[in-house]
Parts: sequence; C-alpha cells; structure tokens
Amino acid sequence: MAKKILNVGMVGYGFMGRTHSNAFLQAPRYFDLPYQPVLKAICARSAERVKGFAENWGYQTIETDWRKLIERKDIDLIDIASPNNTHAEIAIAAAQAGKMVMCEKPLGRTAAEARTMVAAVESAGVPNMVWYNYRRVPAVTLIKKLLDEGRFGRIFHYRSKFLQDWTISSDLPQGGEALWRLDVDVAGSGVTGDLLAHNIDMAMWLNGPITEVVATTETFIKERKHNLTGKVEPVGIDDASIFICRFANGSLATFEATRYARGHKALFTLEVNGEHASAKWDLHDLHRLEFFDHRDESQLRGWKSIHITDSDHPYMKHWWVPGLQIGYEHTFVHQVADFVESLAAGKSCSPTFADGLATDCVTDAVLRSAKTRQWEKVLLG
Ligand code: SOE
Repeated sequence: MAKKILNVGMVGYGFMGRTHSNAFLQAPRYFDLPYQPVLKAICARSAERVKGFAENWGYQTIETDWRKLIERKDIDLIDIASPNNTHAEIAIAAAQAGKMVMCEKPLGRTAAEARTMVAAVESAGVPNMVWYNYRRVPAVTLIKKLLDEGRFGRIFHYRSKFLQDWTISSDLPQGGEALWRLDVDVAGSGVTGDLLAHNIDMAMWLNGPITEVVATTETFIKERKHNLTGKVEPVGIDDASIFICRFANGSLATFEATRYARGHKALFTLEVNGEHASAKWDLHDLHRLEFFDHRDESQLRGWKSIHITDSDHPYMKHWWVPGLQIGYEHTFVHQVADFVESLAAGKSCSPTFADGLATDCVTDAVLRSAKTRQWEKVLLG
C-alpha cells in the first residue's frame, strides 16, 4: 500500500535545520513508517543561501517569508529550527493555519510565551512536538524503561550537568546569526534556557515533576561587542546556572550548566540513585549505560558498563549489528520516527508543547530564584 505523504516546511537553515532535515530524510529509510516525510520547502531570509541549502538537502522548493510558507496548501507540518525569538509567532500562526508544528527547544523564551504556543496548538487541535532530542539516546531511553519497571525502588537523588567552554573569550561578540545565543533578546536567557532546559526536560521525563528550586546564576563577561550594532553592549544572558531542587516524588537534585568549564565541549551527564539501583550516563560516551544493582550476588556486585548496541536495546534493532554504535544525529531520527508513528496511531508524541511549557516553567523558576535568592515554587498553569 502506498504510504501517506507528510509534506514538511522547515524554517531555519542553521545547525538545527541540518539535524532536522537529516532526520526527516533518514527516518523512513531505517524505520518502517506509515508516512513518508517529504522535504517540500525550506524557508529562511537569504534567497541565495536558502537555495544552496535546498540543493544540498533535496528540498523541492524555497521560501524567504515564513508567512508564505504557512499559507501554502501543500505543507502539512511546519518545523521551526530558527532562533528562539521566532518560535512563538511562527508556531501560533502555523497552528492557526491548521498545520502540525514541531519546534526547536526551548519552546518559548519564557513560560508566558510558551503558554501562548500551547494554547494555539491545543485550540487548533494540531499534533505538536518539541525537539528535546536527548531523551532518545538509546541508553537514556533504557534508563526510562528501567525506572518505569520500578527497578530502582524509591528515588533519592538525581544530578545532572551540561558543561561547555565556547564563550570564555571576552573577544567573542554577541548577537547576529552565529552568536544569537549570547543575545538575551533573541535567546531569552543564557545557559538556563539553552542547556539546562535539556537537563530539566530529561529529568522530569525520567523522575517526574520538579516542584521547587533554589538557584544562582552568573554572567562572567558583562559587556561584549554586538554584531548587529557594532557597539559594546551589556550582556543580558546567564553564563552559568546552578540550582538544587525537589521533585514531587520526594527526591532531591542538583543541576549545573555553564559555558565556562574549560575543556568540556558538551558534557551532558546524569545520575540517578534509588533504593535498589543507580544509573549514570554521559553524552561524551553516549552509547554506554553505567548501572549498579544492589540486589546482584554480593561477591560480583559492582557497576556494570553496558554497551547499548544490542537489538533489544531501545531503537537499536533499526540500525547496525550488535557492537556497532550510533551517535548524536540518530536521536533526531528517532524523534521523527516516534512522531510519525504516534501520528498514525492518533496519539500525541512526547515532548509535546505542553511538556515544553513544563520545562519553561522550571527555567523561569530558576531565573526567578537567582534574582530573589530564595526558594521558588515552579508555577504551572
Ligand atoms: C549550544 O552550544 C548547543 O548547541 C545547544 O543550543 C543545543 O541545544 C545543545 O544540544 C548543544 O549545545
């Protein structure tokens, strides 16, 4: 039987435009999907560059105005891979036009912005998803399965970090195409929204809601030249963000993100400690799961380093033979495959916009606490 077609209109051709485009192309090649995603149109402001991107990735058409893309009858799904300050306007217009919407993380620059996006997709009743891709690293998905099976018993601790070092130089400007993550108006926040949002999304998926936080943030370099104005301007983002929190299940957690940890490029780590078992994972060694089970025979009890490449590990039967690894780009492929399968089953695919809002509510609480220097409740709704 011929597969149904899913016509994709992508906005943005940066780093994320590439990861998403690759995912739409690869997912139907490795997964037996009920829909065939088609790269129908790519949209970005520079006509010349968007043409080159379209040729490289096989997009059938180009647009330079996202409003025109949304008006098109031949587009089923709008995928937003452009900077954070564009997410809300595009997502809301796309939902109002009846399109399915996928959006890069974080969903909004603030929870207030994210709420308007959730309202739009829910009132339009359109399928939606946020690209928190790291949930779909097979080792992480396996931790979720083990937690859901109750193997850890009661959870006491969760700890997670995301360490980078690419903004240490004070000569680095802020703003513009490559450096919008340093411009608070575009990004919304610094590492809290850009990095900790990943840690928080994963933590709440694995360990349930976070109820209250106490945080501290720092901006180490207070002024940088702005690429768009040419002037030295104050830096409005947080360069480092650290918080402790309580989960609804009674466990305690520590979180840290920074772009000033010399030597660390993208060290995303997590550890969970339960009554019976503990697990550890780190993005630099993403195919390994470290697992300890206290109930193992005492003489042989110890940390196991499990190579997550067997066909009974999450997603792995779709790839190579046991022992051969996959990497970062595959997490996006998994996300497309899950979205398309959920679509055919008439189910929502997590993380939905509502899940993305829940994360934004935590990042809001973190930034609020850093200002008030008090414990802050996570304000949902
Ligand atoms: C920042 O350097 C960044 O690219 C984030 O924006 C991504 O979300 C993260 O996956 C890797 O780091």
